[in-house]
Amino acid sequence: MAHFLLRLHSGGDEVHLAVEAQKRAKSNAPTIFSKIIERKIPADIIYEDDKCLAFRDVNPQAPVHFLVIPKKIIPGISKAEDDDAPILGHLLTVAKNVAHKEGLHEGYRLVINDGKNGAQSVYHLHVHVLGGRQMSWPPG
Ligand code: TR5
Repeated sequence: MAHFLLRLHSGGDEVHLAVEAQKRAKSNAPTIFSKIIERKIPADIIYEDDKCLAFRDVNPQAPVHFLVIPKKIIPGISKAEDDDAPILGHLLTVAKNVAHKEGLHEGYRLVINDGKNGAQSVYHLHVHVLGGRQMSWPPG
């Protein structure tokens, strides 16, 4: 875990992280985000309800950077079922409401990375909310 956090802070190797994460996902081991939901690992939680949790990203890429995750284990957006539509909508609604509470009145960006090519590093669906600075396009 300490090794994983250290790697995140070293930056620049998100593809390597994504490949390693994909291997871990195949083992079906609980992810770090399951441990945050169960309060086995601390996180800076800024919103919670019966269906989801929002907490600050440990390696922020913008002045405001938080993640919104479902309590239901969905490994990624590509693994969501059509029946998950209500929770997917809820995640976006919470992202919008918490962004407002965080003072992101000039706009912000929502990101969902999926799989190796999307550079997903944690296989528990999460919506990134990034704001507090000017974004550019295209993303890397
Ligand atoms: O690359 P994807 O889209 O999968 O994003 C995963 C995000 O989870 C990254 O932005 C990481 O910085 C973030 N992350 C990883 C850990 C972590 C976290 N955010 C909050 N708290 C965390 N803990 C305690 N441990 C992590 N390994």
